Amino acid sequence: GPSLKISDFAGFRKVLDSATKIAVLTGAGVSAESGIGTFRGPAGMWRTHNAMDLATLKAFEANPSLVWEFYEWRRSMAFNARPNKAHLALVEFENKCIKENRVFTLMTQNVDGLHIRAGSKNVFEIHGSLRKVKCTKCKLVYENTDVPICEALRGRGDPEKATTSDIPISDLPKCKNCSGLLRPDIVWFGEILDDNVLSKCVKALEACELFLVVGTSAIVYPAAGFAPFVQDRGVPVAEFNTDPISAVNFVFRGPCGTTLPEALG
Ligand code: BJW
Ligand code: ZN
Repeated sequence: GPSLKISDFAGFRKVLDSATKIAVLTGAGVSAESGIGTFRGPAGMWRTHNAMDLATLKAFEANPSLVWEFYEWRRSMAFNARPNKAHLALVEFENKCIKENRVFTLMTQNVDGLHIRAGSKNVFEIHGSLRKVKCTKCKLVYENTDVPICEALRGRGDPEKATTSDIPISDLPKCKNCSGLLRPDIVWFGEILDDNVLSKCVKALEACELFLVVGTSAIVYPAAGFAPFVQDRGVPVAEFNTDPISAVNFVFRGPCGTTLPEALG
């Protein structure tokens, strides 16, 4: 039953090898070994702010300079990071699935783009991407990976430097189409996930025969509801986490850069 709390490797492999549709949810833990801090760990602070307090529309509207400085830092971190063994294990496993005519779907809460850069193909970035911007005026979404994203933000993302955040809106990143103020194309707290993306995820959750949950604290909805939804269908769930919490069928405790290659290889 779904109460086994130790890693039952043979049991897991039996399910893995026979599953024709596999879905995976990843979170910040999958990028931890690439040097990108998780949200709810000790590194979840930026200057004097809790990083999560900056990830809201309210914070952006109150001080777009402050929030853009935070994202200037997030972007340079993400773009300079490299995919790690966990990202690569998921790519290798997806390629194996493609060869064997099995369906593999990766849903990530991460905005760092590392799954795509690693080579994952069927991947949904459900919380958006640091690699994209969205116009607050005309709503155009497009890719922009410039660092700095604009001259005024050059060197302004330093988490140690508690400078005043007073860059005027006219000097912050502007839309290439209408010159409106840009924002990161990230799903902030209180904002809804893309309908089209979410319904594709739900389809994968409804069809999968095995669900892997990797490196997420699974407290942010709707992603936090994915594993319970799959378990309610009686489908096995495996958790990969340094600090596993959920009562699922299979648990791989440890850094996923080690456990994923072992489990999927
Ligand atoms: C390792 C490891 C290693 C470390 N190997 N493991 C229902 C109930 C209650 C509340 C709500 C609800 N529905 C909606 C809400 C509100 C809210 C919410 O869920 N709040 C909760 C906190 C309670 N949700 C929303 O607002 C969502 N919107 C929504 O539902 O819209 C509808 C709506 C609108 C209006 C009102 C009501 C509903 C949107 C959520 C978007 C979240 N976006 C963020 C911000 C990104 C900003 C940015 O990046 O700049 O996305 S929040 C932040 O958390 C980020 C992450 O994707 C997300 C998840 O975090 P994650 O990935 O799990 O990271 P951590 O740090 O928490 O965990 C890391 C884990 O890794 C740990 O477990 C470690 O142990 C582990 N680990 N090293 C393996 N090497
Ligand atoms: Zn625009």
